[in-house]
Amino acid sequence: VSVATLGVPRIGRRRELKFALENYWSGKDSAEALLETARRLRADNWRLQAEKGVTRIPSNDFSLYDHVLDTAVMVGAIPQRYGWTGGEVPLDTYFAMARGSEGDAGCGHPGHVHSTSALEMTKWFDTNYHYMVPELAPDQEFVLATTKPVDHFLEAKALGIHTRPVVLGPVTFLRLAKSGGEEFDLLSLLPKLLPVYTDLLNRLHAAGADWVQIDEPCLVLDLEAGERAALETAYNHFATEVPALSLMLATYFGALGDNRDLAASLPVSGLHVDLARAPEQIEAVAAKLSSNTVLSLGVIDGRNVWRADLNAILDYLKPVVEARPLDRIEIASSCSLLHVPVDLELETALDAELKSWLAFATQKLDELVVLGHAVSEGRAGVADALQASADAITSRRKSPRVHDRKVGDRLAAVTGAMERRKSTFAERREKQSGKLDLPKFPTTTIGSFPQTAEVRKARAAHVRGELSAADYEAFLRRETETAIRWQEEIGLDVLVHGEFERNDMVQYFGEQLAGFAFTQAGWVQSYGSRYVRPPIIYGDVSRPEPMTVRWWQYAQSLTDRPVKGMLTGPVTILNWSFVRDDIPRSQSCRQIALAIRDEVVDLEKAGAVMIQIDEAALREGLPLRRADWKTYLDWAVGSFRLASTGVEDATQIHTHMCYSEFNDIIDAIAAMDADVISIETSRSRMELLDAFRNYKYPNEIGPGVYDIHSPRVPHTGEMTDLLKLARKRLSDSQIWINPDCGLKTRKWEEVKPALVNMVAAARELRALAS
Ligand code: THG
Ligand code: ZN
Repeated sequence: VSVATLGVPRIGRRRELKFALENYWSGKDSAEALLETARRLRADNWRLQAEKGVTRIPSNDFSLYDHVLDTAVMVGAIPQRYGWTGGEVPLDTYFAMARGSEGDAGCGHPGHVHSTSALEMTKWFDTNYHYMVPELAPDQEFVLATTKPVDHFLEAKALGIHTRPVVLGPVTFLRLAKSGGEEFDLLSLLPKLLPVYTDLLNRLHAAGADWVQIDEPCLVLDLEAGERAALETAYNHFATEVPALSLMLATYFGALGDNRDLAASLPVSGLHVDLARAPEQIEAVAAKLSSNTVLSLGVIDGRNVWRADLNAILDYLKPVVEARPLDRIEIASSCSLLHVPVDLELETALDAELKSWLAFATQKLDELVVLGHAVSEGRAGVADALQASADAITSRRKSPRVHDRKVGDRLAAVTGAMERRKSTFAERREKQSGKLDLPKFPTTTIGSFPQTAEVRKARAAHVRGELSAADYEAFLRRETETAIRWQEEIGLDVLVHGEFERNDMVQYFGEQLAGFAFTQAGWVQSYGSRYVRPPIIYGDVSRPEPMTVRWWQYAQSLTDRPVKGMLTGPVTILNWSFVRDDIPRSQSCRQIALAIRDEVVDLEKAGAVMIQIDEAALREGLPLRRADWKTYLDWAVGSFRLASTGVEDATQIHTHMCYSEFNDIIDAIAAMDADVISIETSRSRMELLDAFRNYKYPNEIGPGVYDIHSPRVPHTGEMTDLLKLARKRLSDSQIWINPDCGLKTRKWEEVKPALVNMVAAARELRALAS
């Protein structure tokens, strides 16, 4: 039996990679210093896995920024704008693709900066990791531009560690890529891409690799006939061209489903399946797979932080393991451990009981090794470890911290009426406009204002105990008051308090809800050098006391204009947290929804006339398989409604959504029945509004009129032009005017002129429309 991880976190126990990258980018440290840190992180990971007893240790799972970007660079898919003409790929070309560059060379006009935009970034399957989208052209040529997989294999070999290189498979690579210009069939590039992969595989073999892990997670998606054929072409090609190398074809993030027979029939030496996400597929896959092929059993969950029930896993594996030669079995994590924090031992504030329920990447290595031992030599030799696992599972199952009777009772008592507003939108609108007295095309912002260095410093000082609660509070009040005064001064119609008291929009609420735990060092890579510490939902969720009312009240006390109450929605809180594995996600989501509902009702009681409940991550939570969308959208939208409908007709419910591609989910958006939705549309020139127009979406909409992801200050005219485009698609009475998203990542120097111009655009529009 072999034991494999498929990949481990690359950020370092103490986020060493982040700091090394940032020091290099800022010019503080040399490239050599960065590369040295990277080498050390790789060596540490290899040594740790070897010491623990992992026998299939991955190499090339490391990346300075992103493994999909690495693959694009490796095959020479470097768009023209980065100026690469062959040969070695400079480090700064790689980072320009990742982050864009601000070169000012050549032009001669001072202040005229020629910048090169980065590749687009998007979510890696249904994880919270983001990859750089390769850009390919119809006449794309590929060459083996870098040999990173070979280099890293040799680097490990020099340390005396034999590794299994990981490469992203060619079909998934093409499926994740996009056209750099006109649309074309990306799969048409496969014949040109395969020789480059063959070249790479041959070099790996020559360097001494016997196995290569080739990742084709696209096998858990809905595939078209062309994509299935491409998989056959690719793996037949490798079987013929590189026959001596054993390929472990890795699939993860879901069931093979209707791709099972295809996956099992490809001419590879091993097949890895995700049995954490899709345990039910084990028998069908085992039955299909030739007994000569290694079956890699992905039983340790690479997507979550819970300690595994090792005894239950062994029972579950028994029939399959007994029917297969031991040297054709691999015990593995379900996917790369990239998606979980590095080491639970770094947590000094979590109590012992909760800690005993958890396993981060380092602890999962131990679990894998124990399972491997039990499968090959029987359970007796690892009896203590198995007992410890059983004890942890029992303690968690029985813990009163996990199960709150009151929460269950409340959920059971939810009625259909609790998921509906009292009246239709048309009736609500009457009452709301009577109460609100807003101008045509009202202006507002999404909620957050710049989290300046000063704000972050004050928070850090407060967390360290160097700034008293009273002084911190006074500081936040001053920031809030300044923001309110300024919004009044420039003439915004609906104000926000600015969210200076909040760290992360999910963390802030999680910290105040029962059932959530937080880590000190549980960082997970989100993209590049940016990491998040997702909260851990471990128990039934409830809201012990109001969370935001005090801040809203203070802000509203400063002004006569309406200040929106600001909340994060249940679906977003759920999707950006580690979830329970003992109840369905939908159930946790409804519990969170009830907690948010309590807050909504309290805000209304305190006098709020508008309450915004952001669902930034509702769309990104869509399941990988189309067939599963409806179930998800039903409970996700139901949760939003449960959270938002406890108010009177005259109270206006707002929501905000990011990454707004709505064509395929417009029914669900309409079903949310928010009175006002603000969305990201500026970069698509309002084309995203077509979905709303075609649907005859009745409620009000704030199509973002400027892109907050860029530091550029938009001119009034640009925004007026965008609004004119919006007017072609929506009726005037529907339109709100706001930026694309929250402003917390921007500087005040950018925000101030931009919002002044936005208010001017609103005035121009009112003049035009009257
Ligand atoms: N909150 C949470 N999850 C998220 C987002 C969020 N997932 C998706 C998306 N937004 C990811 N985007 C980011 C943007 C910025 C950062 C991380 C993810 C970031 N992180 C800081 C860093 O790495 O330096 C650390 C922030 C901190 O101190 O907590 O800048 O908004 N939950
Ligand atoms: Zn947004």
